[in-house]
Amino acid sequence: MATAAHALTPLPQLSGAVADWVNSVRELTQPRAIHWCEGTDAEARELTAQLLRGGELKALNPEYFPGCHLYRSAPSDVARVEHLTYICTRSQDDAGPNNHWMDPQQAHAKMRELFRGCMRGRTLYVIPYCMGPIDSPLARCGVEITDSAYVVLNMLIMTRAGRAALERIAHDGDFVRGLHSVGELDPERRFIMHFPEELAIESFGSGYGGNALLGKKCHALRIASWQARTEGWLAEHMLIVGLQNPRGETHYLACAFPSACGKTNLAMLIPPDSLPGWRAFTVGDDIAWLHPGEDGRLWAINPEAGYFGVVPGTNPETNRNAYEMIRRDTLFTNVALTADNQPWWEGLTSGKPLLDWQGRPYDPARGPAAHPNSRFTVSARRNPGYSPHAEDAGGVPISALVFGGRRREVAPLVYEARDWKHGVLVGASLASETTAAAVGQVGVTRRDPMAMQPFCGYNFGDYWQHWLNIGAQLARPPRIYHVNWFRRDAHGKFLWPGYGENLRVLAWMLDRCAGKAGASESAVGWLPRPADLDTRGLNVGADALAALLTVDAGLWRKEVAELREYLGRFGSRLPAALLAELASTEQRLA
Ligand code: SAT
Ligand code: MN
Repeated sequence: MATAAHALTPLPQLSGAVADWVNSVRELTQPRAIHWCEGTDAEARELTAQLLRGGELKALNPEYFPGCHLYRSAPSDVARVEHLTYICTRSQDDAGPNNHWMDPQQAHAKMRELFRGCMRGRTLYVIPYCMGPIDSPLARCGVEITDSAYVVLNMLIMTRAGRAALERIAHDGDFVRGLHSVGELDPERRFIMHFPEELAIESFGSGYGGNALLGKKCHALRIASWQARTEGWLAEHMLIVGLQNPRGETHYLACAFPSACGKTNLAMLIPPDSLPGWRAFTVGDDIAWLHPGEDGRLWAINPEAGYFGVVPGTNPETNRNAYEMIRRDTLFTNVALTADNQPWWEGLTSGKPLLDWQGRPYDPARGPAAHPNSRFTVSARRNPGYSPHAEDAGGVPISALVFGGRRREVAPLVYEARDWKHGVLVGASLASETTAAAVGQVGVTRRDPMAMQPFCGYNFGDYWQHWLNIGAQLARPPRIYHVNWFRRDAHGKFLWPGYGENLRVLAWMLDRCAGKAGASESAVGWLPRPADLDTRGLNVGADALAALLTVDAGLWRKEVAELREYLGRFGSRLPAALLAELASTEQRLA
């Protein structure tokens, strides 16, 4: 029958496995209603209208911010909660010293009691989603069940959610099961549990970002890193950016930085006027899935479809594209408001806050007007610099991998690893000052290997071995770099201007990959001499540049001793090859 072929199968009938799981969750959580997400614009509009009626969302000034809304989270629910985040594997050693661990049966029992009846009077939303382009063999799917319509709105922007994803799940057969409830938003009854062996996530008690949008850190990093090890690829906390040089050639870099260290800005880099002819294209701003290709290169997709970016600091000077991008169809979380109902945040050069992020009259004595971890959620397609290859099913080829942290001292502006194995040590040695993206003290230096400390779903020892294995498989591996945009002088002033000027460092890397740029060898790797960087029009003094490109052997010996102690925690799981690289660096520093 011609017409029947066009009639859409009701979503609950597309996949028996998903329907069975939804039924079991319904019995446990007792919702008033069930809503299966189709993923249409009309559905997003209806959900938005419903949240506006309930007062959970506020419409922003439609003249300046059409289609934009403000959501205020509970004041005690504003960031990821790493201390309540667990990896639940049968063997504790598989989770490793880098994770909080709980026995899976104990964790399931604990969560079952929290979830029991928790959706009474609420709607249960079923969100089938695909991480990665829907037609990509590198993409993977999941289903999130949640009782938060705000989470649904975010997931509709951040992932390819709805019917097409469920069709793919019905076809593929497997999917990650993510169960989420805001519960009572009680920090005492809050847990984010991961069961990599079951491809399952259970999150209770938070409605915020990485705690609640389960496709993001929970699936695309913690569970995916486990899947990636089994299947022979890498799931990394990396932006992906394409740089087109004045000759018109585009090369891609994947760069790992901890949360709130400028990944979104680097992914959306605006070349400075003094470097004419360069263009930057964003593939992703937070997560990269990297696959060895048949050509011996590493190929990357961005599993996400939108950006959940830090708002404060965004202005036409720091990130013009982001500033333009978030003026339409954007969901703001925890920003301040002006008298004429525009969103406001620290770092804006105009306007002033009337109400702070909690909706109280703004009083500077109470701290910043916008929460330091306030966020925008916006479709990647709103980005004026969105790469025409961002949705390529096979991904983009990666020329260089970059690790970076926020360090006042020690780490120079940039250095190049001697080879892949040394690069794995460089990644493992990453350390960074903490930011507002996670609950806890801000500004203390902590070890954050590959910027994955909060996100690796298994033992770092096994993870580094997996990195070494992937490298051994690549005939044309990307070169590996370390950068630090955050070096300061004795007065605490940043030595490097950052933002668009970072292009000078990235351009040097790409020239190195092409065999065209010079460098001098240091104990920690290859550094550009000042003359190796393109400094035309750069406003950095010769002394500052020299300081930025110096390796202080004394500080480094201390750094490497700390690193040895840290790596020692991984005991027999620590790859011997990594220890050999460490010993080699120690010898060079001696
Ligand atoms: O809250 S998120 O985990 O999504 C943001 C971040 O920490 O990078
Ligand atoms: Mn991140």
